[in-house]
Amino acid sequence: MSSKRLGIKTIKYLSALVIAVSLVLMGCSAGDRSGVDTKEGVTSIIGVSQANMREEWRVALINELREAISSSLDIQIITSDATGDVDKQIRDIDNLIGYGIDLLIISPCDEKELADKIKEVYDSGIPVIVMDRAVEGFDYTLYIGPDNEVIGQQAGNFVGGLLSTDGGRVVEILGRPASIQGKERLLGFRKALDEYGNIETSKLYIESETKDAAYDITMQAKGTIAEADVIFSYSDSMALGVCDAVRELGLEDKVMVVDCDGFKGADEGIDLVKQGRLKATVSCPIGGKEAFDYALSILGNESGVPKQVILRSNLITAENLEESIERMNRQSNDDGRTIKVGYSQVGQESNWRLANTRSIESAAKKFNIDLHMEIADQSQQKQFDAIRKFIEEKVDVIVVSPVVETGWDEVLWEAKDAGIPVIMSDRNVSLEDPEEGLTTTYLGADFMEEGRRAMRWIRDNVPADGKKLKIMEIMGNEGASPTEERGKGFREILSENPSYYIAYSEHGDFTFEGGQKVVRDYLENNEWDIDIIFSHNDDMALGAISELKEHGYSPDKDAVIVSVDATRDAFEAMVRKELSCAVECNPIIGDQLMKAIRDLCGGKQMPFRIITDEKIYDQSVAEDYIHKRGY
Ligand code: GZL
Repeated sequence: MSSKRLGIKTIKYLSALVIAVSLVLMGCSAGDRSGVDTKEGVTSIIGVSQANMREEWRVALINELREAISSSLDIQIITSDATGDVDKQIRDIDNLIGYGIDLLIISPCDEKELADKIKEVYDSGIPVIVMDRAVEGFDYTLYIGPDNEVIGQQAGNFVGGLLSTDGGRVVEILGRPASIQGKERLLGFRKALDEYGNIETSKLYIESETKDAAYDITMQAKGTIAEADVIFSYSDSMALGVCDAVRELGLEDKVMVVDCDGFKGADEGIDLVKQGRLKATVSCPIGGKEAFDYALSILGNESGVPKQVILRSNLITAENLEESIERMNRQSNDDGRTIKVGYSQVGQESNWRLANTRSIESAAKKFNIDLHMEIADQSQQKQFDAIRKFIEEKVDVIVVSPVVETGWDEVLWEAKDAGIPVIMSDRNVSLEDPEEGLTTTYLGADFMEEGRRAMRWIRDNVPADGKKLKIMEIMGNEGASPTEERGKGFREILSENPSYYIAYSEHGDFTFEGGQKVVRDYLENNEWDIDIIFSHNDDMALGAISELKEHGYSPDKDAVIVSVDATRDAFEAMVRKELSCAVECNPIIGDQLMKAIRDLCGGKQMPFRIITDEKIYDQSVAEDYIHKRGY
């Protein structure tokens, strides 16, 4: 199998050349601070490009950042207001760079229109924190924002619960077209509502997602509104217009209004719930404090900065209003005491796992965590036993890296009943009712994206030359989230590339021997006619390589081999020209995990998900990186 592969190094070099040329042409050179009257002692400047300062949420973000920075004498922020204009936001970014900023925080007017500009700044070496609206791909340092589909689901579950007994009518107020976050919230709202029968929904469209437009449409649709039980709008500003109209129509005692945003300003979500005009609001977390904390870590070149932090949203009603306000204002008061943690680890099945365990053990010492780790040798029953043991020992926090996705509800209810929070580390679970708060947060990789990266690399580096190339897939253990999601992500890109197809797919359980067995079994029944091997982890890929050599075949020549994990053994195999490509899955999550545990015990609300930062490597860069690999 001959292939004229470009490799990652070549692609990187070409893109850096384009950036360098375009920056010179645009006269956008490295920053010059002469134009900024920096405070005495300022060592770093953070540029903040805000989409607009019209929406309360965005003003709140700037205020949170300013408040967070006020205690740091060596950091200065420069803010810009794009007034909702994409071209102006691009100019704002160039101006901020011109001031010599060390890090950019941006909340994009339009995540599609700004994606190239964000990538350009990121590729130029200036760290970029994207907030609120995630751009496609991963060409930024860190994304912090809400999960808008979950926000909609929380609202939908609440409305469904309100009407579940007698059924009812729900009116949605929505923009035409709806904003990106509006679309995601509506998707989640409808998904949740679909779980309930006997609820009729109708839609009222408005040209702009504003208070006045929502007021007008509600007044005009008096007949529909009078027949409704609930009106749903996905932002505070629209909800205020709806509430004003409902009051005007004298229907406040008949129609309930539910919305999203839950901001803290006058006549916004929290206030409208307090006034009794909103039945419920689902908060859209702002993340300014988190952005500042991570900005300090990034400027300090600290390891373990994640790729995405998906902030937690909360349902707020009159019943839980005081508690909600207290939680929103709570500062983390970590008193530094020793925290007792029970950790149920999957096993010792791979080098990745061993590196993961080492990372957790060393971080526990650094963060004053009394760690009790139980290794389950890939047995779910052993994990159940360990969790029950931790409950008996009354640990402060339980952490689980689950061997498979399902079957956890019962034991997690036992932990919840015992008042012990559970964090999912490395892998996640699929629960019968995710709303029950049985887990606190998920810290790990985006396995779907790892699978997509593997197939994108194949598409870009293994030309089919008019043939249909056969793929052998060596999968991890059945039911494990990395197995399921890497397979899904791979197939998502595969479906767009008909010159490749999966001809053979078997489980190797993430072990070296498992990889050997898959290849051995194939060769017992077939001549070797596979063009590409996609292995869900390095250990199985290395087992496959060993078996191919045993049978006289040349790895990378008789089959291109793509793996996930990117452990040191994988780099050595790439240097030997046996492994072709390794998609990184970072096991070094100990520091992030222990920081999350200390925040949790300090009273801070945990994000829904913390997604680790990962890259992709192939033979063209293996020599450059191998000495930097910590695992
Ligand atoms: C991924 C992790 C997987 C690794 C394997 O986060 O759970 O399990 O990819 C490991 O090497 O066995």
